[in-house]
Amino acid sequence: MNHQKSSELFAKAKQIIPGGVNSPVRAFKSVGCDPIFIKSASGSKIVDADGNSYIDYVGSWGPMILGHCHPKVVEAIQQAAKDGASYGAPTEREIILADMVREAYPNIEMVRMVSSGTEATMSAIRLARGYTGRDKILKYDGCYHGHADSLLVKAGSGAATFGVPTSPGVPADFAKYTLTATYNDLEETKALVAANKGEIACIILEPIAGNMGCVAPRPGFLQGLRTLCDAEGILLIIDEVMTGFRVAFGGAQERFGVRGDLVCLGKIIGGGLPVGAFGGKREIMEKLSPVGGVYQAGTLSGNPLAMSAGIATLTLLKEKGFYDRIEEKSTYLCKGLAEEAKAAGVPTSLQRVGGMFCTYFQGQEVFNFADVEPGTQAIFGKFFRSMLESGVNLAPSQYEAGFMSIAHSTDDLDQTIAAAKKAYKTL
Ligand code: HOZ
Repeated sequence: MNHQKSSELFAKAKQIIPGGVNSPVRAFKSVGCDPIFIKSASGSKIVDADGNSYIDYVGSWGPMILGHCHPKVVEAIQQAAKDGASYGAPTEREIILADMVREAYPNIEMVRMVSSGTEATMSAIRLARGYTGRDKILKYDGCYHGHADSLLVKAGSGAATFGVPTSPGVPADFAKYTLTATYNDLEETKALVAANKGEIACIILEPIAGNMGCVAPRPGFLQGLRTLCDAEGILLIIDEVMTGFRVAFGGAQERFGVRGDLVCLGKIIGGGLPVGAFGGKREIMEKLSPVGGVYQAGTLSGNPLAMSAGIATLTLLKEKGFYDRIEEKSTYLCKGLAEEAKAAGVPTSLQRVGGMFCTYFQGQEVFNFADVEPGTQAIFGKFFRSMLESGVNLAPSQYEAGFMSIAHSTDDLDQTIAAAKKAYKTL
């Protein structure tokens, strides 16, 4: 494949944008090649600046569950743009989307729209602190909740990919309020809570960890956290930015039957436009300004284009059987990938929940961040490069999940499995 134009653009971009990218992982640094620059996308495919087409499992890191450029979503955005791109004033569209969110998540009695997942988690944490009057928070090693100071401690995603899980620039004095625990280890969390009794405002987690690959919660883990939080007056914040409307219409909370006090959303609810949201019990949400004193604001919050894209997307997700079809496609793909790996004698752990999945290049299943064997990044890099050359676009890091869309055809999935068969031979 010829990547000349992408390489030229990358060289240019590096002169004016740090690392040539506006979000670190997309620089492809950990997979040992230059990034492809994207020109267009449609359905399950993206096309790069050189005209190469790829079956896409990044899906803008999760939002594109309908595939790229779904006509109904495009039409909704076009119509909204004609009405005005932004007003900085309330609109009916915000109420419609808020209602749709509330319908899917019964524990969300009130919701506030923001412009990114980072804003959602950072605001939810401020609210939890304001509501409980406590300063400490507890998060999990390898979970990523955006790039706010208190959350860039032992973080996943790019922070893990580049080996800097705790970012410079986060004051130690600030980080000391962030306690970290091992994902899926309820007993360790209980011990930490006991050691900090009465001081923890919230426990925040990804109900399925998608920023250290794809790690499902062990049976009883989420339920145990719910019970613990109730007993200790701690708010449980379920970060469904990635899993919301992804693993079920009602997200991981519907799938696992555990409800958070506060919920963070993003990605799919914006249909590909910049959006985030956080919501929860009325009693907590009404501590937010202007009803209460906890301040949170945003010029582009509830942006009409983003709201319209979100409404169009969620409307389509309600179609009967939508999530069954996503599940079938994902099962088919992961089964095929696992079988080919076995046939090639490559040890892998294929991990999947609903339409999100990842391949770890090790025989042992991953339950937490420390389970990922050192050295697998390099093997993943080789696999990634071979897949890209065969026309398959995966997330460029071992620590990221892949995303299925409804637009992926059986032919796409078969081509992906065939590409993997070829790639395994290079490892
Ligand atoms: N934090 C995102 C992955 N979990 C990466 C976003 C991006 O590079 O666009």
